[in-house]
Amino acid sequence: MIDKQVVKLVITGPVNSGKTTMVQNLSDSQVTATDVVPSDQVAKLKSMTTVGLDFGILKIDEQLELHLFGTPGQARFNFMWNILSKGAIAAIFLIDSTCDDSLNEMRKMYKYYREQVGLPAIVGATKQDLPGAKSVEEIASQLNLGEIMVIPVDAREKEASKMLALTVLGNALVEASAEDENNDGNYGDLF
Ligand SMILES: Nc1nc2c(ncn2[C@@H]2O[C@H](COP(=O)(O)OP(=O)(O)OP(=O)(O)O)[C@@H](O)[C@H]2O)c(=O)[nH]1
Ligand SMILES: [Mg+2]
Repeated sequence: MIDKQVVKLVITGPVNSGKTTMVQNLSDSQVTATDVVPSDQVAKLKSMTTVGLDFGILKIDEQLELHLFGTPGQARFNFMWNILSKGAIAAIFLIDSTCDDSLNEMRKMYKYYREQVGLPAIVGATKQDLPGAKSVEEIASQLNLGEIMVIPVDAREKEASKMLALTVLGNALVEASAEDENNDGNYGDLF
């Protein structure tokens, strides 16, 4: 019998991009959320915001479970991004396609993330169905994140969200095996 594998994924990105919605819709069972009524300018955008984490579990099959950790979006909680990323295999960044602030915040967040965390990542562009949404191509060129894929996704839809999760997981495994091939079997300074 093959042991069950648990893989940790982080879902991050700016305020109101759909992180909590995605964790809730992806999860098979009861989720943990830490949303409160916002006390600052976020109140103009939405009635609840995450201050701790979102947690949920998505069972892919008998062998594989994805444990999903959603982060807060506000930059003042950036210490949580490091904590929640420990032991994760990859990160999904969500961005609100209708909002310029989301794009600007995402640039800053990604820079911080690359320097501090550095996991394989993918960008999911939400709210493509709403008026004023930037196209995925526009978002990709404005973010200028090099190799990182930008994919349209509706965080309210389970199947689309699952595809995004499996894509970044696949990318992370390819990256890990490429690193393995570069391993020359030499233990260096260890012995
Ligand atoms: N129309 C539309 N709405 C979406 C889509 N994706 C997410 N939403 C909505 O956008 C809102 C996002 O809210 P949350 O899921 O709380 O966002 P969040 O990223 O967790 O926000 P913070 O915790 O405050 O950082 C919800 O009302 C979702 O229903 C989409 O593709 N289309
Ligand atoms: Mg949230």
